[in-house]
Amino acid sequence: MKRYNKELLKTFYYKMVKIRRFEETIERYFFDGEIPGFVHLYIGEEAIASGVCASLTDKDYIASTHRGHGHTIAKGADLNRMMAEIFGRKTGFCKGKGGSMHIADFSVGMLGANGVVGGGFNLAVGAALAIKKQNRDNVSVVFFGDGASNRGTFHEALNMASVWKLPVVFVCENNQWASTTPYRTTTSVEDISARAAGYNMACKIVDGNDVFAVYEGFKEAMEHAKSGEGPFFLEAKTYRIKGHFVGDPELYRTKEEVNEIYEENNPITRFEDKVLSKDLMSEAELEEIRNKVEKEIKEALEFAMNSEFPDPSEIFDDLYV
Ligand SMILES: Cc1ncc(C[n+]2csc(CCOP(=O)(O)OP(=O)(O)O)c2C)c(N)n1
Repeated sequence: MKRYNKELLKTFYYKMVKIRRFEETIERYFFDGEIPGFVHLYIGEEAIASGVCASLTDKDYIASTHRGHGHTIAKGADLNRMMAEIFGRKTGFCKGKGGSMHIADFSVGMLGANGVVGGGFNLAVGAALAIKKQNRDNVSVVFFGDGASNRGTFHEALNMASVWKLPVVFVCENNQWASTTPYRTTTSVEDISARAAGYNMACKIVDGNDVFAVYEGFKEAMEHAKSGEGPFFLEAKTYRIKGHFVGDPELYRTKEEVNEIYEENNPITRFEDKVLSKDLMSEAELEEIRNKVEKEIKEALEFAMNSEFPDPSEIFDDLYV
């Protein structure tokens, strides 16, 4: 295995555990009836956002999905304002009026979660066009699911990005499900990255449950995209451990199937096993990070719970009509 510096290892673990604990907390409070709206969890897919965003700065852009908490945390958005938004409070990123699927933080290059499946492609391509026109050494990234790769916006974005050789990386999170549908029943190819060939685009498949593989794959993708050679398609193979949304009865698959896959593919235990067995990190170092995350989650919860709801008179403020 390649040598990684300790700070990077700590960042991988910190981001993955922070996403996991955030999502577990949201799930719990959703079932307690404290959270309005609809919530989709990123549990089990933490290695993708964490492995990708480890190479990005605030001047690089990401466009996210309806399952966007992990991307937003990995890109460095403020946890308190995220929690407050999901709890529908005034101190949230959208003043409590957007909720889980509309969190954006332009100050860290996070262009937004998106309730429209396939809505992020053209935002990321537009941001990449701006980077190119301004001669900046940055990259734009769009995360999307296997299901979104069947939308027209996907094909339009890949074509345009390739024709104009834009610095954009398409990160497909192939978690094998689109709502209740296994992707192979609706998708013409086994590997979604095979579609990159139709747009003359470089591509790679990585194990999306291995943060090291995602990190290495994305570095190659980013260097390619920044060098002027055109966009890159990175497919991260993973699995959706939780239901499509919190509260999904999951009548379309068995618990046994999910548990079996999770046992082998939990990206966090896989990371722990690797760093401990190779003496790259100690149990004490891992624990210190877990404790730091617990503290931050607790603070964010307190911040959200102690914040006010928006006043009904503000309902039409901030709307573009
Ligand atoms: C344009 C559009 N069509 C349908 C939906 C309803 N919908 C929400 S999530 C989803 C499945 C998306 O699957 P995928 O892109 O694989 O992402 P995943 O949920 O697996 O992360 C669908 C069909 C929507 N939000 N937007």
